[in-house]
Amino acid sequence: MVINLEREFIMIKPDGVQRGIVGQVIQRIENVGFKIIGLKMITVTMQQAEEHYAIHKGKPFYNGLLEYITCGPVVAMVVEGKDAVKITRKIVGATNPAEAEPGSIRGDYALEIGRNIIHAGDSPENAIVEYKIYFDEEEFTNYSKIDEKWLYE
Ligand code: D4T
Repeated sequence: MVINLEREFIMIKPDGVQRGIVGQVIQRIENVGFKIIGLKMITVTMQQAEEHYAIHKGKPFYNGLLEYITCGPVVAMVVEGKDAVKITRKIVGATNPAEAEPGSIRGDYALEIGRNIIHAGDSPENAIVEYKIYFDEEEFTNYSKIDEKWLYE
């Protein structure tokens, strides 16, 4: 069994927490078989938000985005699994919920791009850059899941 494991950074944004769907969102991530290796509730600081969304600095939605992501607690997590980034992005759906497929998290739970429930890193490299903003590597747990031999061939 040779598994090309990837790590993905996921954040349930303040609207996801306020709307009481943390459990449902995490359930969808767990359902496909990903292993949660880091999980915590935090309030994003302005400094973390600026670092996370540096690429969007200067865009019309930037200030609103920072205000939104820092306005209340979020749930940050790191998951591990085969093709974790590609598969998580499919589970999450298009950035704009109006374009997200039914069955995806944004397609099922959100209406607007500025309140789109969840963030997920868009490449394995960016996922690492992003989780380092919110986690120390020592916070990750190292364990085997009992279903691994049934998830991977
Ligand atoms: P996040 O980062 O939330 O997972 O979103 P994506 O990776 O799917 O999309 P993104 O980086 O293009 O956008 C980041 C964040 O900005 C908000 N946004 C984006 C917005 O409010 N208005 C906009 O026009 C765009 C493009 C939504 C997600």
